[in-house]
Amino acid sequence: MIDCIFCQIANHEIDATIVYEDEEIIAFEDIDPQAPVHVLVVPKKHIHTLIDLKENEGEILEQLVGVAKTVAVMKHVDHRGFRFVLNCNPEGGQTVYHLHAHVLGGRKMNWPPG
Ligand code: IU
Repeated sequence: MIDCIFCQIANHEIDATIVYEDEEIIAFEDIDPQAPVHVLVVPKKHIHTLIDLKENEGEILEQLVGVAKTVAVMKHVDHRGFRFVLNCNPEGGQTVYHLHAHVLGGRKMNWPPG
């Protein structure tokens, strides 16, 4: 999608600090980190929100989770603990409308989230 910033990052048209990439998924440092570790895991295919993910696209979620685990290991928060967050639509806190998950770690997370 032409105006989508995460599509532009996935296409290497805009710089980001990439920590992982394969054919389907890209993971990069969040530009406004909310924790010592804050990485976004993003499918390269443009999907607006989790709700827009089609039933036959479940593999994308598996890939997101798999890469989130890889990132947690790379960032050494796998055993300490980390949070996997997927915000959906305005009240869910979504601000960028290209499906993505956050991997947050390196500090104690609060519950309930704000
Ligand atoms: P959200 O779940 O849609 O709220 O998350 C969007 C995230 O994308 C948020 O944490 C931003 O800091 C982050 N981000 C980014 O890393 N690079 C960008 O160019 C933009 C947003 I725009």
